[in-house]
Amino acid sequence: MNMKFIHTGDLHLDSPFLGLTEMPDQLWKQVHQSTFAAFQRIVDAAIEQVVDFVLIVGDIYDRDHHSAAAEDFFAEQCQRLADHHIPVYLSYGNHDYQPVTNHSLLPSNVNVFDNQVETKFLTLQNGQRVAISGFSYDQRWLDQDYVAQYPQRKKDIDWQIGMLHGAVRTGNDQQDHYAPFTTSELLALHYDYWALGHIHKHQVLHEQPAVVYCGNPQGRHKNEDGQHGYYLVESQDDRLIPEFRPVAPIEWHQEIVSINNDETSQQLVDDLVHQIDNPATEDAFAMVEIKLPADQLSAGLKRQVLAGSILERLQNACEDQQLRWWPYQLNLQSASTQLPKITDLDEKYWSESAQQVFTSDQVMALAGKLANYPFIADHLEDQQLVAELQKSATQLLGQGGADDDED
Ligand SMILES: [Mn+2]
Repeated sequence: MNMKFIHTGDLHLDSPFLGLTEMPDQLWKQVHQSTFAAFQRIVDAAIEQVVDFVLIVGDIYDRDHHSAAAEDFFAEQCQRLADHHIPVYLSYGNHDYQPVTNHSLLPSNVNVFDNQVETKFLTLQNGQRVAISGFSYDQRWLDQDYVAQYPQRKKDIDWQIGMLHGAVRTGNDQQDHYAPFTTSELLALHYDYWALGHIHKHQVLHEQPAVVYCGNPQGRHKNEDGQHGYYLVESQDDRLIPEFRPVAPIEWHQEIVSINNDETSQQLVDDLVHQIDNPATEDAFAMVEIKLPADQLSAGLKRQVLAGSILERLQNACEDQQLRWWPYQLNLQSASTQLPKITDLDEKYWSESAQQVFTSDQVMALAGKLANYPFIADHLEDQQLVAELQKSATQLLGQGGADDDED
């Protein structure tokens, strides 16, 4: 019988989804519940797949929104796993750091890792022995080398797994705050699988033995776009094979559309409904940011886009037709420019693209409805303002990078 387990983490239960514009109550409820629903789907899958155990690698809660509702929900879901005799191995991360004590309020199937690296053992139904090594954060930043604390692979066991909530070492002391490691350091310990947490985009850092970031099961904003889910890991001969499974009930998407000679606002809305269709995975609802090429729109339509009336009509159409996606933003885009995603930014790219991005046209488009007032429009066209905006944005983004806090 093969060993089978689930690798998840970064649940960020009860994320507040701040900054979203108005939407129908029912949809807002669905968005607000999505971090809970995503984890519930993972627990459903664990039970359905009859997995041997579940790994949760840190950040169960969002630091600033650690609610009683989230705690109760998490305990209930762990209890569901307990009812099916599925053990949970859990470590806390930089968002839910805490001193680990023996007085956990969680059900007894939940094994919480200590604040120093320790190894827990379990024996599977087929008699195989598994060792799992990991630790929990007791403070927000951990600058030390935690990998040095992990033991070499044990000799008398069948599988050894490492759990690590952390970030790849950059070599810059100002940034290496999350138990920094290198992939080769991990490989040198000869484990069969490394279950990583902290980075919210799911990715495989090394194929075999697998070193894997599970990502968060539910993206929290537009920079955490596309599919989010968990890894189902199964043994095959002497290897552990991870397979990504999407579960996020809400998916963030960005759609760049083309305009087909639309003359009236109704034509434009119909056109958008047709072109966008539903970009999300089956069982997911898409939150869509739409980018319209400014140079393909008539002056009249452009004005209506900036005034917000096209978005309003489009939202009404989506609601009337009960479509499985919701346009939360509609932005104009000049042909030659596209804002880089913050997560992909590097400094050189930023300074190059900033030259193109910070133009009066773009600033006008971002200002939206405000640009309808002539006195504001005049101010926005001022080149000095554009330069100031570029400077503040660079500072803001730079700060965001150093302080991270997004993961
Ligand atoms: Mn996280």
